[in-house]
Amino acid sequence: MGTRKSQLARIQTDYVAEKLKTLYPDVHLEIVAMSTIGDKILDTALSKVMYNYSITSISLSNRVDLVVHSLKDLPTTLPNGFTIGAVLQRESPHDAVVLHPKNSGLTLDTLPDGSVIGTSSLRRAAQLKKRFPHLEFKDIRGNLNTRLKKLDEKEDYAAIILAAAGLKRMGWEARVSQVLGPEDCMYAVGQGALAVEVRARDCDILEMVSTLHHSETVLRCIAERAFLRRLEGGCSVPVAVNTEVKDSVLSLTGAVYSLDGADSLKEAMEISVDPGNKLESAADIQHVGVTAHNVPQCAQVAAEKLGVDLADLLLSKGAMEILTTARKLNDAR
Ligand code: DPM
Repeated sequence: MGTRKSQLARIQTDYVAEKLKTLYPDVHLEIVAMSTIGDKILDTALSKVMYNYSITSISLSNRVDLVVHSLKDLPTTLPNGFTIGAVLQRESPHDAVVLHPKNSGLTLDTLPDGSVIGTSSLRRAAQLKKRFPHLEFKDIRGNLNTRLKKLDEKEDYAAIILAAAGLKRMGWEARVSQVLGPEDCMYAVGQGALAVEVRARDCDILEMVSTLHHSETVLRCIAERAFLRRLEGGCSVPVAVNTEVKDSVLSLTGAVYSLDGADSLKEAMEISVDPGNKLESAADIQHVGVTAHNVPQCAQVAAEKLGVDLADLLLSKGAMEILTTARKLNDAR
């Protein structure tokens, strides 16, 4: 297993390694640190760079067979030869507010006018600017440790916004003062889920990690990723989702935003993911990069269709104009 240097990467890799060791006590598992160059880039969540980097580590060295990622950092189209062999049960997918200690007890609503909120996520900034017009938003970079330090040790930010899942994995749940529900801030595609990336042709390894798949998370994330792929969105566009599975019905709410949140489009759709008693062949098919033989194919097909259909609905209402403008303005920043 390859890992990167950041504490979150280590924690996530160790977590998956422990699960695999328990399931396969006879398999020799080793964690190797992938070269440390590029960490700065990696930790600013430029997933393209992060991704290419890990792929290179897998394929060139042949020393690494598995890499654990936050699913939300993986592009919706993987290079040939690679696949997501496991999507683990999702933690909370929501975003959370971490306050500067001096603001203890306050909320986004009650923070004073002009308070500066740190986030580099266009998605978070767009939604929160609209919802909390009295606040200001400023980029904050670096890995989670760096960000928390920047928050606490300076007076630059009144609060920062981070994924609840990352905070929980780091053991920093006590710093969460507010978890943002969908009415305040919908989450990013794949947020809160861990993914294990492997070579698509390594059948034994694929089979081994496939036991880590969590069916409901797989279906939700296939729908979310199909939605994002259809919108041609990368990891850094203001696109947000909310999914749910209830009584074998998968529902997806998806939205796109202008950078200031003033323009937005939001729609919802649902589809049955009940496998019924259809006979299935073990088709060797990836859905938005995910290989999951042990999750009903027809449910995966339905989930992918849901994402595509919802994206098409938004596109028919002008989503591409909103995203193109957002992308241009962001590139010019
Ligand atoms: C992506 C984004 C961010 C990360 C964009 C977004 C946040 C960047 C920022 C695609 N990747 O969410 O709209 O806040 O400036 C990242 C985090 C995790 C995975 C940290 C975080 C941990 C949570 C998880 C960075 N990638 O979002 O607070 O595993 O889902």
